[in-house]
Amino acid sequence: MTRTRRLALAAFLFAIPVAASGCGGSTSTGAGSGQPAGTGTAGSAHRVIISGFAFHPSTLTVPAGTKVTFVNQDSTVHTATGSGGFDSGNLQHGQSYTYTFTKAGTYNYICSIHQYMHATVVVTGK
Ligand SMILES: [Cu+2]
Repeated sequence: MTRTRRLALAAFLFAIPVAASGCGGSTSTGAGSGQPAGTGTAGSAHRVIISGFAFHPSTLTVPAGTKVTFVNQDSTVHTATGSGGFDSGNLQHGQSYTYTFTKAGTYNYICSIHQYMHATVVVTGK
């Protein structure tokens, strides 16, 4: 009795990483470094690093429902400013801003201080 229950639990635990890698879709198109690969699951953490007066990666593709955190690693103040409430405001060095992309679409954004800094978040359907 207890043995079969334990086996069932073990099978369940083993099934988790398989399912996670199976439906995740490792579409991290990040040409930049430091982007963890294969974490394309909705709700998981994604990062855009602001450094050298640029957003890295310049195009980030995530499934709908994903939280994206923008981290300013420059000593200069930057923003990540899009539309529809997607606006970090001023980010000092080391500060970050997290926005949840709930709808599919292409989100272009800029740094409102240095408007030549622009990048894109592509949100795919679930
Ligand atoms: Cu800036």
